[in-house]
Amino acid sequence: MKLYYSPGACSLSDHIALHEAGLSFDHEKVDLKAKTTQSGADYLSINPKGYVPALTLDDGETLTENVAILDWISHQDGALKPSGAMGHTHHLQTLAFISTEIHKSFKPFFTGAGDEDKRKAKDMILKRLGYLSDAMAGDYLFGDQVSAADCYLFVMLLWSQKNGIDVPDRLSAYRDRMMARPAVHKAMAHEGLF
Ligand SMILES: N[C@@H](CCC(=O)N[C@@H](CS)C(=O)NCC(=O)O)C(=O)O
Repeated sequence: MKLYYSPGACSLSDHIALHEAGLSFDHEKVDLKAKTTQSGADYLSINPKGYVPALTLDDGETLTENVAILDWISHQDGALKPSGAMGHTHHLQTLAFISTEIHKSFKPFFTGAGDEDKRKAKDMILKRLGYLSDAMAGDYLFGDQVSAADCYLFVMLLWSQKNGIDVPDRLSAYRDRMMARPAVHKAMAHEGLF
């Protein structure tokens, strides 16, 4: 299995989740501008969508879309999603919220948009992060066990920090708690983020 990633991008969430799940995997950095991988392969031949993450499974299938990849990882280790009959659905609901309502709201920060667009995006991001903060069931989103959705939320909090978006204290404490996890440390160190 191989994860295609770009340092600090949303693929960091998959990188962390793979370690949290205790899976063994390879990783290869992608140059998102050139659309080539570190070993010189044409990334578009691996993921024609041209973005990260992509996860090539042992049977050769390549998964794309962060929600699907994190969902797949959470199924490899049942502990990475909430338990119970509705656990999978609640996890998917949160992954979709982070992807479509938070991740995508960062666009103005990555596209060199003007201050007004960034201000509007910041307000929206804070509102949506606030919702997750209020809904948090314990130390992590669903209680005392980390989930794949936590790995995604953590990356959103790193992006917030990088872009000067001051999150509520509860979320900065949560970010520090995530940061202390060995899986997070391992993935961030590998991506050269320290
Ligand atoms: N819909 C995709 C979007 C992934 C995405 O936004 N990837 C960014 C990094 S966080 C990227 O690779 N951007 C470069 C590009 O689109 O060329 C998903 O959810 O996986």
